[in-house]
Amino acid sequence: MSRLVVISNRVPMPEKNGTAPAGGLAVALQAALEERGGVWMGWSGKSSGTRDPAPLALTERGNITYALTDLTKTDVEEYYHGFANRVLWPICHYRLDLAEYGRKEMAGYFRVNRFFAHRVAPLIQKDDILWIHDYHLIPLAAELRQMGFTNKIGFFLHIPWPPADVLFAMPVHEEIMRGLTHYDLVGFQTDHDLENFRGCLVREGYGNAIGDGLFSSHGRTFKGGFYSIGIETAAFAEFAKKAASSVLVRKARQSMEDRDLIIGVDRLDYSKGITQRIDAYESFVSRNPAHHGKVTYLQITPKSRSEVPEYEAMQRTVAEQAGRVNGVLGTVDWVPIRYINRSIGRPVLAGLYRLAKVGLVTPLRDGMNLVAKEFVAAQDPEDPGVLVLSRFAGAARELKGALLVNPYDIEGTGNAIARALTMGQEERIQRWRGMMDHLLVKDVQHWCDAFLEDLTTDQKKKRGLRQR
Ligand code: ADQ
Repeated sequence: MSRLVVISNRVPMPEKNGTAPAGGLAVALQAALEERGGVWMGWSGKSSGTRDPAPLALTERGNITYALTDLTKTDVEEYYHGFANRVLWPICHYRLDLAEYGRKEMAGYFRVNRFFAHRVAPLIQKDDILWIHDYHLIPLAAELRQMGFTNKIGFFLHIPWPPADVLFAMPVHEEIMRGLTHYDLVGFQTDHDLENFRGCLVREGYGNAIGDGLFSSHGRTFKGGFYSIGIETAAFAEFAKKAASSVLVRKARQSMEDRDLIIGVDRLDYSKGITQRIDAYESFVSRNPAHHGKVTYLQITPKSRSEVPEYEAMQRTVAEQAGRVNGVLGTVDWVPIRYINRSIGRPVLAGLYRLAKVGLVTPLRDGMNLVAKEFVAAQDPEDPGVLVLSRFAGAARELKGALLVNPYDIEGTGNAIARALTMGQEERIQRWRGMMDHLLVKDVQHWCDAFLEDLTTDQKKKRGLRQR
């Protein structure tokens, strides 16, 4: 079996004893690396002012080498905060209005990708399989090919892929499209993303769809597929069951005083639809006096990317909005919204999911959304809560037992909250069972195995891809 070389912007480092850090992706990729042996390379998160960053920091854990590189301050500004998070992230989330395209940032993005290629090159062996992750590193395969590497290289995009009319508004879209054609397999989260990619490729003549999931471009043939990422479903369910009786979760339950709990858990990001969600909750409370004093909406939102101006502004907006709703609708003995602006340990998070009657996952656009899957996995099978899910999350393609909403429809989402809170036990169990059965099969291990199998299987032997 060939070795695996994983390259991603950041690397979740394992504990000293080799245990993978929390999070399904880290666990699944580490398991794949342990099985095959190999390398996980990425940015250390550190930046220096010098032009020549320190040599790669190598850490050996069993048969895996973790390789971290520093970047310069300019690199971080242009590649990471600049092109990746201020151009590709908004464009891929259909937010043309927020993309701030600049030639300097674009040049920095391609420069850092070339730098990554040169850094990882000495660690790559002849038969290694390479798996590159996410929008930060799209041009990496092209750089490696230019250096003469003929290894199998796969790419997985964790965020959505937009339709042609959105992508083509980005001045540098041609280079980005061409970058993807240098992979052997390009994987997306959903069939919709794959369809959008096909549209982009064919419409501008960057390549052709030649059937069976194969594309041709400038003499190369590559595969495209969709591989919906999952979580460690069985382990998370077990975790939530235990966590529900932990001291912290019991205290949280007491502090709710038998009120129904509605929970939202998201990084602070405009794509997650948090302000629209608070509006929807306000609409629900205003129109349903019978629920006054009987419900608590807990929104847990750690800060992210504070260096990007939109994110900083959002911190203020959401805090003010939650304060305003509490001021208008709250009473001396009832606070309608509890807003927490920090990370929470996974055991407590799992216990809170289980405690909640409703999970509100209403992004305006999301590649997949693992919170939706974690919420389902954490439920009590005898008395499960209801998932209210945006139709614009990748997870909506799979979780058919959720109440699907359009997050831009504030009243409609408010109505779904009311419906979820009053849904009978039989219907809740029926909806939950279907989703849980699906998630137990399509877990993160399944995602990882499916991608690697398609990447390593010879195209001639296997025309066409299964739908994963
Ligand atoms: P993200 O945008 O980060 O990931 P998501 O899929 O929701 O979004 O994953 C977030 C993770 O962070 C979840 O595991 C969640 O439990 C955790 N988390 C969120 N808030 C937390 C808090 N306050 N405390 C502790 N943990 C918290 C990107 C894409 C997604 C895609 C994933 C994986 O944007 O669409 O699902 O990658 O491919």
